[in-house]
Amino acid sequence: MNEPWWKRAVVYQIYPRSFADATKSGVGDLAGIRGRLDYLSWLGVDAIWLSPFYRSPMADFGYDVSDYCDVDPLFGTLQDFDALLADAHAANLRVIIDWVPAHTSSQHPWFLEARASRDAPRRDWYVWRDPGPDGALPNNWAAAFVDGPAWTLDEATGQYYLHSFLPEQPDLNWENPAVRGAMHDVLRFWLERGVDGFRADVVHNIGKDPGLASIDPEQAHIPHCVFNDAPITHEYLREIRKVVDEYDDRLILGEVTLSTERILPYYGRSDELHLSFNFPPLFRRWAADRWRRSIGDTIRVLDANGAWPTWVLSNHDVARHRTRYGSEARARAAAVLLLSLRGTPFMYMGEELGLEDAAVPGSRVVDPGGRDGCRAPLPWTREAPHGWGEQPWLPFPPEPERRNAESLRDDDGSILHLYRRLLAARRASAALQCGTLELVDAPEGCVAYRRAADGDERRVAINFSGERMPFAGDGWIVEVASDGAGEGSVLEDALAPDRAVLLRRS
Ligand code: TEU
Repeated sequence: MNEPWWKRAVVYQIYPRSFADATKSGVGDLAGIRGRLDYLSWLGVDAIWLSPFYRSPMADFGYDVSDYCDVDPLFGTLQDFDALLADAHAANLRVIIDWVPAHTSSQHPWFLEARASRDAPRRDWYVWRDPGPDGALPNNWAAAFVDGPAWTLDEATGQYYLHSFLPEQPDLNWENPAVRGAMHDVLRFWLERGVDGFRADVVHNIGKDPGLASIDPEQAHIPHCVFNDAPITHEYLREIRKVVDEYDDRLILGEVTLSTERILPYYGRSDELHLSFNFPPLFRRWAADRWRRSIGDTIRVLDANGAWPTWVLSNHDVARHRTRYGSEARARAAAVLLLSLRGTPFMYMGEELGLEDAAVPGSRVVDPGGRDGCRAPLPWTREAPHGWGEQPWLPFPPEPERRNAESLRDDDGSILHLYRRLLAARRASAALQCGTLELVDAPEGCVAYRRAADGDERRVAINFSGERMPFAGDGWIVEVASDGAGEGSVLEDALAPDRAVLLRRS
């Protein structure tokens, strides 16, 4: 198969604060990740994506970067990063890192310089506007994660600056070629170190409507970044892609939080993003009709137009799908779905343990965006504190004494072993990795599809309903079942509630 690695890969997202704590400080670190690479190899993923580990005041837990080319001391040092990268490569794991191009921290030296005076040399690296009459805001854009405008008045210089997220995250002005050059240099810094690619944070937010026009007032309470879709961004992306293409075989994956239709242009003519997240399916309920439509739309809108799809059910910004879907049976069936679709699947650390969101009491809430639950630390061992320092930065997910990597690894029937079997099955099958996907007839409440490539064929059937459904076995053999039942045998003519099966011919 001559496809690039990122089409064949399954990517595992690591939120460094919450993955593994080598220093026992209560916050995860790079050495912790390095110490768990054997677990990831055993599991069978192909690549890891690390959420930010750069120097940061942590107003947004690392998505507010104050130095793009250094590791925050909380997570270790650049040497720790190099050691992690070397070990990951030795274990055949690719490493994708987060790149946060749309905003910096308000403590970044660039912003400190820019805000010093109206004629500061770097003033124009950010987006400044005079107040309107009576101090009015420049437009009606809303910030994310805070209930308020995307503008904060800098009292000292009497102008507003734009921040699509927290006031501690001022938006960079990508119109300025010096900003573009500086952010390209950040890419080169990490490419030189040997990273395999980048996940570009809210990359559709780098370009702005030149007039910064107000939006429909009816929608103005919604964070502006979910509407931002300025044509100029595509020019910037072509420049970014050229930088990435200076190196062999590297990936640029964008976080574009727009509709499936509006994501397509971000792939350009194979000269912008290699991949983009496609978030609409992540917000679908656990229901056959929803998922049938999501799969159909993704294939029709993206794949049929040469844009390789991606699939993701959980990440560090939303409630875990185990929590959203409401049961382990569903989380297991969802694993069969995620790992058998056409496109690159992204797992979020801990989904292989069937983790639920932590219940975070008010006194321990730390994220202004309300996302603490899905960021709870991963329990590694049976015994408290489960491989962590005494008091991890967030409480554990429910039942850590039962639902931890050690206990589930000892149990062949666990969801962890299900993920491992699915990953092995995907790796061994051309049909699953890169084959076509065709939805096929299935009873109400079920979704079924056919994957095929080079004479290799698989079927997948998922019962989203709470009832046992008739389903013609037709001599297909169960390769992997979400409940582990009947693997290696011919499919019976029925599917149990919330059960999914991956089928092969012989
Ligand atoms: O997320 C972007 C993001 O969360 C928004 O697009 C969100 O969907 C929208 O604001 C709706 O409220 C990225 C990171 O994943 C996230 O962790 C960061 O906080 C954010 O960017 C800012 O860097």
